[in-house]
Amino acid sequence: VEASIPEPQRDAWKKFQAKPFVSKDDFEKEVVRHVETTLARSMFNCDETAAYAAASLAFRDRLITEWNRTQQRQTFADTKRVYYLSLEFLMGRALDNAMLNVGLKNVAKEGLSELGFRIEDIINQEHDAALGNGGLGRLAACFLDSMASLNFPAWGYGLRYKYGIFKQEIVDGYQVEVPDYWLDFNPWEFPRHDIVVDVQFYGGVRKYQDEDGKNVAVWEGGEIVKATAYDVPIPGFNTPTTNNMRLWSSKAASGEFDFQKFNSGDYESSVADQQRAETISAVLYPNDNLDRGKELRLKQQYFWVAASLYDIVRRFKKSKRAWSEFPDQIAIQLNDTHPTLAIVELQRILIDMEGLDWDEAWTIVTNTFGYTNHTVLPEALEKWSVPLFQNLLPRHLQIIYDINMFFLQSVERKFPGDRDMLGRVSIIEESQPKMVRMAYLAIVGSHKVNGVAELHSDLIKTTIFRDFVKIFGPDKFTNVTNGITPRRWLHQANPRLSELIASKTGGLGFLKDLNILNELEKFADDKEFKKEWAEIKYANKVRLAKYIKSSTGVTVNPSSLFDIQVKRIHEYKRQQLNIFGVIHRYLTIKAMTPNERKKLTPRVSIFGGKAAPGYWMAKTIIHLINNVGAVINKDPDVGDLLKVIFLEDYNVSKAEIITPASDISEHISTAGTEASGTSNMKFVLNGGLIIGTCDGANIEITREIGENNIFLFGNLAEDVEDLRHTHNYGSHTMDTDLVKVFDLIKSNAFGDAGAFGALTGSIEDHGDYYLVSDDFHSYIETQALVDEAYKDQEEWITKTILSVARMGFFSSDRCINEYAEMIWNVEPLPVEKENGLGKEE
Ligand code: TH1
Repeated sequence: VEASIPEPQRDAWKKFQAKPFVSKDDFEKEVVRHVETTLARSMFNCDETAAYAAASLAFRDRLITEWNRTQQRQTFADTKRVYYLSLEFLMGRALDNAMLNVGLKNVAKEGLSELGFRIEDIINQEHDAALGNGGLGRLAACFLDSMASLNFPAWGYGLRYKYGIFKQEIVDGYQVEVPDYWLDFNPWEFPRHDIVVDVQFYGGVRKYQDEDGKNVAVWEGGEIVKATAYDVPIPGFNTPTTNNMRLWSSKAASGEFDFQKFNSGDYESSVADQQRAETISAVLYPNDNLDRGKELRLKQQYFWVAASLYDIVRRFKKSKRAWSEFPDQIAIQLNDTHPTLAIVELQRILIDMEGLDWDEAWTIVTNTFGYTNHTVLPEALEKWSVPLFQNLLPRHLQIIYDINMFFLQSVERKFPGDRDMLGRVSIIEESQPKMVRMAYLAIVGSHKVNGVAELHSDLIKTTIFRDFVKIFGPDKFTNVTNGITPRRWLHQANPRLSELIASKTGGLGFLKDLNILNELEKFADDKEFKKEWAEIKYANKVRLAKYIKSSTGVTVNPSSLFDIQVKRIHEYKRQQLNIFGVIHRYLTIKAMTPNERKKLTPRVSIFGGKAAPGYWMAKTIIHLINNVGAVINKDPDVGDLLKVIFLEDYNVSKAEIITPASDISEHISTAGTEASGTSNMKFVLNGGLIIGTCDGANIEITREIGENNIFLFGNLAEDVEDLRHTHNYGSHTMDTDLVKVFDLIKSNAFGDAGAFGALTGSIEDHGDYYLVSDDFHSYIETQALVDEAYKDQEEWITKTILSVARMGFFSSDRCINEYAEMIWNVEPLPVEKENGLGKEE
């Protein structure tokens, strides 16, 4: 149906088109209008929640106006678009980001102040959008920010979970999970009740030959679930481009409930149908780097992929182009293997629905997709059981078998008679039951595969995917080192530092060209500059100390060295190494005379992060950290020399307070296990140093900032396998200092040692898979170097300035440009005017 307004009437539309506010008065007018009409309140009834709502609605109106224009411009230009498929988008708060990206935070600040509110209090009303677990989800959010800021025509597609990652509470030292119901009031989404897609599950496949003798497959029966689109505007920084994140929400096909069943008296089962459908988008799986193979997860994946592809294909069909042009118009990036079904779904659409030949369709498919791998951990590599697949997606399983058959035939041609190779690379694992290996399917169905840091991209080529490098050649595999958006992770989280940098580099231009930070090198020894730099760090530490006091009751001295490890709790990330190091420090302090203690560098060890609810060992680590803190923090022998803090419910908005306050942060994964890490980049960009292993992006950070500015320790990735072998088949001798730490734990110094038996046992008795004992000595020695270095504050500050100056490479803008050039082959769509960089200074 043609829905556009006829030419003669368009003048009226243009005359009355929405005009985004720019002045303080207009902003206030909008806020008051929203309070009085949208919220039906008044100035006698306007608390901070209402002021947050009204301010957000004012900005939302502004964003959506630009969103509309951007979408029109992109449709009109009809150039290639990117679709970023991610099951996680860890967005955090939107208001502060929107205000900064459109360059109106000061306008809003003054406007709110005139209306009787402090902008910080208003910003703090917002509930985080926490539709992700950790690094993978936050990377997707940084990429959306960069794609909009660089004017790429790009959409994110995801699921609109009713419950995001759970809220973590610490009760008696234990993690307790509380549901995160975040949609109570969410001004940032637009329900599109007119954009609804039917998604089919179960049923069977009927095959026959049509009149022309062509084989036809019909997937029929089963059940239908409806996907409704919810759009979230993504504003670019200092550009009118406002992209879209489309999230799908599930509903039963029959609407509220099945009236047929209802009328026939089957009320309960009609409600059950509805609830079963809504369950699909109900909750984010809370596992980071772990695949549990649950049917509901596969349902989520297909639901989201089917709706997204239907939407993408429908948009393409409007252009009336030939199918062969599909990959010239569309690039789809798979964020890990979670959306791999998209490959199969597009092939199904092309051959079953659109009648293309297999080969013609498969060329289109492989030229459309790119696959990013984010982990080598075996427990995180997705595999789905064939029987489960057969039941839920019978037609897709057939297509996967066909993809595999053609693939294995090509392998056979290239490596005749190599049966072992065929077994190793088959998309179907011949186990009991058989399993579909999703990473292999993703590789076979994409034209490029990338890792997320150099070491990681090398590792996947030489370990988990080495056969595929032989089969497809090395050019199919590439690296795009991760990055972070400097808008949120510098300008928003650390406004004073951003302001200081702007004052020395000629404005806010560095936020769009992060290599401009290089200009700071010349201030590395500038007395006045260093003083301001140090003052800002101190103020950020004071802010965190206040937060620690209010959330834990513990007083910490902001002059102490702040040592921070915040990330998901996982054995491979080795928070246990950190807390054992803390206990070792405690033993050292206790053994000292008061005079010796005076020479020590006072330290605050800060931890934060969630454990997956079913991950017992990770929960044990949290328990140990809390119990150790309870003992040390009240020991009068220790006082300010050591404090141990566990911050509850680590999330994006808390990261914005924590990151700028660090002196040293810990990125200490067993070498070869952390694909990249991204918080390492955030900490250095905010003037903190790093203690870390030679793993993930730490290696490239070292290359960029110089090895004098980082504290590296521990065994190298290349030696890990041999070490593990000696643990299991040679003699495993424990580090003697670590034995003392374990003895203290076993003496019940931190509560009943039984609670920690599995943790110490995994190291002493069960092979120490993560090399905690092997790296302990090196870790302790390196921490001593940190203590020494911190005593020379002048030198320390110089190191941090030089490091920040050299961090330009880690902007997610650089990553997006690399993806665009090497993988997507897309170009930005130029915009007429930028809204005036730095005009707020
Ligand atoms: C993380 C990686 O662990 C981390 O090193 C990397 O910086 C980040 O992705 C972004 O590239 C991953 N998160 C997940 C989450 C799931 C499955 C695999 C990974 S890898 C659910």
